[in-house]
Amino acid sequence: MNMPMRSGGHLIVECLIEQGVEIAFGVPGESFLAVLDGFHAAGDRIRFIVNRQEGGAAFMAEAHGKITGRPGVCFVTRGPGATNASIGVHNAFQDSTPMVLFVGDVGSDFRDREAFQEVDYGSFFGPSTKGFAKRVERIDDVNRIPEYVARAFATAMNGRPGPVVLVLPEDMLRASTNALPLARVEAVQPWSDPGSLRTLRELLLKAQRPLVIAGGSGWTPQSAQALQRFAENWRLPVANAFRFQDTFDNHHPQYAGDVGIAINPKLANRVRESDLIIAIGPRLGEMTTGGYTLLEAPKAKQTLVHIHASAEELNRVYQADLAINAGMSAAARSLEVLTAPPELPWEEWTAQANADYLGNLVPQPLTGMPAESPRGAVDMATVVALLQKHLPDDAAITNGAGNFASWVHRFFRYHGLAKGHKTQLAPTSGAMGYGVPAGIACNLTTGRIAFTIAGDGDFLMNGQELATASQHGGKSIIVLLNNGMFGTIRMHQEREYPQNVSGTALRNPDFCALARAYGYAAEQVTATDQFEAALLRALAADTGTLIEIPLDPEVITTRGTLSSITQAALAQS
Ligand SMILES: Cc1ncc(C[n+]2csc(CCOP(=O)(O)OP(=O)(O)O)c2C)c(N)n1
Repeated sequence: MNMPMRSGGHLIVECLIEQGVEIAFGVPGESFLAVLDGFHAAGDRIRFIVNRQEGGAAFMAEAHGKITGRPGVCFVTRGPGATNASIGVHNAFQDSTPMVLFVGDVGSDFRDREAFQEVDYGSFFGPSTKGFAKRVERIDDVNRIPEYVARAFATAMNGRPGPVVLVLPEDMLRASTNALPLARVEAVQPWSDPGSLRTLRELLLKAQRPLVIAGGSGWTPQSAQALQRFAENWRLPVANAFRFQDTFDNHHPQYAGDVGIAINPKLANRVRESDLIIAIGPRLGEMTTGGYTLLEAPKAKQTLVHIHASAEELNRVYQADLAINAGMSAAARSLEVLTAPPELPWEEWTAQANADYLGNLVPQPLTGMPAESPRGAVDMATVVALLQKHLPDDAAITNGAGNFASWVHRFFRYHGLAKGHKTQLAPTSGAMGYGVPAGIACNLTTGRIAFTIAGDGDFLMNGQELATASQHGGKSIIVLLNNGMFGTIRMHQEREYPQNVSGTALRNPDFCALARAYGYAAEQVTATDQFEAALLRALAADTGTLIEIPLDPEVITTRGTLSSITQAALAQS
């Protein structure tokens, strides 16, 4: 059968549809008009979400990759577009999220002259320069588009998932071809070998104080359920890795808390005291290991079992006592059938781990706050309790970077993936500006309620994406904690240079007016008892809503005040 000729741009879109892509994000450029025309021709088989800044677009694609486990797709133009999008690529890399960034490039006839907006993407993103994309490739032959797209999807998902950059020269996109898309690719699941599982069982039988740290990408509801059955069979305490707080259900009686920034000190001790750490999925990065101290790099004092989908990740930072190369589905299915003896010596240890977690959920007065207002005019611990009460179980909680996030991280009990949904969208990379686009992407993609917590600094990094939400019928509920400063940096500044405020104060716009201008509803909450009604209004609204909470700058962490940090620093200097 003779296939009709079509442009490379149209073929790219057909390849995406074949891969199951239903939604793509991006900001247009004249460099990929043929792809835009492909979206036009595809009609409602695929949606192209027009963003307002490539950083927002790339974050949306990354969030989509986190939610679905398949590559989120983003289209940007050459130099300015690709460099703007780089924050999302870096995020996908650090978070091990599958993603494909398509970059419209200069025509091949102008290449290497530093033509208008020309960038060498291999050097900028690529693994050859220790960059932050798993693979960077340019498609020079229109007939090979299917091969490159399929490889990009496979690379993005296999092993440790991550971002792939595909560069599309303008003339290649305009050229004609009768090539056909290749079939949808699935992630390859490496299986743990039976010998390793026997060894793991022996290590468990020798242990007194085991602890599972679950996290990383590649989990599905089914594999999370299998993980839960493994934990239940062996009565193991399970902690979640930094920014993977939804891997193991926080409501489970064996949940031990999250191993991340501002870790519960009792959990930190538990990690140190454990004699067997079974890390299932996380790459054991700086935040999950307390700056490589809870587990000392390169050889932890605890016996370490590390299970990861990428062989390259195993024994890269930590020399594991037992390294198992397995995908999460494969690993969890083997673990759940590992038979446990009837008696286990650590039942009390597990119960105490959960008791420590529950104890840390009880808010304390902040050191240094007045007795009549122990956590400020708007008590954020109460706000989080109200979120817990009113948000549906499948709501996604999203955030970028800043101290504001610590309120949900500490007090919100994430529903685990075993219940069917990814409920945390947050950047392991610590990128500000992630929460707003991630929330909108989640709502656009799944229709679920997305709740975003943002700081005044964080919000303005991608606030323009509210326009994207309004245009495409997406919505989110944003709680913006406005403390008039880049609070996290100010906190560090007070520790290092007490009372020398420099570069951290912010003079802010009228956030409610700004949100309304974008088509969101907006209101201010200035006292704790106003929040519940505001949240209920937001949940019932047809549009997204921004709730601004002016936050006392003193309320700098979930535990202490800014001035108590200053006083401690002055006392030391
Ligand atoms: C893109 C990006 N730029 C800069 C930083 C460094 N940084 C981390 S937190 C922070 C301040 C966050 O301020 P805000 O959003 O107001 O939250 P707060 O800490 O005051 O709660 C900054 C500048 C970062 N993590 N990401």
